[in-house]
Amino acid sequence: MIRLYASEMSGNAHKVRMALAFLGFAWDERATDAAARQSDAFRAINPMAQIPAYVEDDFVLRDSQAILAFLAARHRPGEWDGHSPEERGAIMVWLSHSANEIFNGPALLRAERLFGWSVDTARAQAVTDRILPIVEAHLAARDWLVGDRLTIADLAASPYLALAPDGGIDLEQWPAIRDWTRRIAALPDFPAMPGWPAEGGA
Ligand SMILES: N[C@@H](CCC(=O)N[C@@H](CS)C(=O)NCC(=O)O)C(=O)O
Repeated sequence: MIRLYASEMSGNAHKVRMALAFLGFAWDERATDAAARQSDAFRAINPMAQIPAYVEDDFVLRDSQAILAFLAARHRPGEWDGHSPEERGAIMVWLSHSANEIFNGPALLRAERLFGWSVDTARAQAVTDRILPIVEAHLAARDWLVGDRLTIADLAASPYLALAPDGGIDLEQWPAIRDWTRRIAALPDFPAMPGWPAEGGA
């Protein structure tokens, strides 16, 4: 049985939740709040004391991007992680943006507002202002970040962009991003996430 250490409102956890749901898997989700993350038991699973963490039998993996790459390689090779070196390179660009600019921009603005994290707001806003036009221009010309299908690039990049309104970003000003997040939410088996705009919704 797959065990996923997560929390309901974590966009990073939702990346993995979406992958498992789209794969049609069942998993045992362990709600892991800030106190539980600091426990010795959880630090033995993830010394970074962060969610998500993935456990399957004696295999343990941390980091949402790494877990997505693992799931793709094992269960959707090529389709989810690139059919060619060129596609794999393009997917890596978006995994990297997900862990860097999308997290340090929109995700931190959201965490400041929703969870009271101490954030350098000006820096998070500047990172947001730099990455959003790049994603918008990219998606204005295509339905998916890489190729003509969902890949782990979309799974990694979408949660903190879909949830950007929680951080005060109006997605109506970014229609290609908004439509792409709705496209993902309309996929069969999409797991609900509080704050993720759905088809026709806000
Ligand atoms: N690079 C990691 C970042 C994970 C992360 O920042 N998780 C947050 C919750 S969304 C967390 O556990 N933060 C607690 C901490 O950093 O102490 C990933 O993509 O999984």
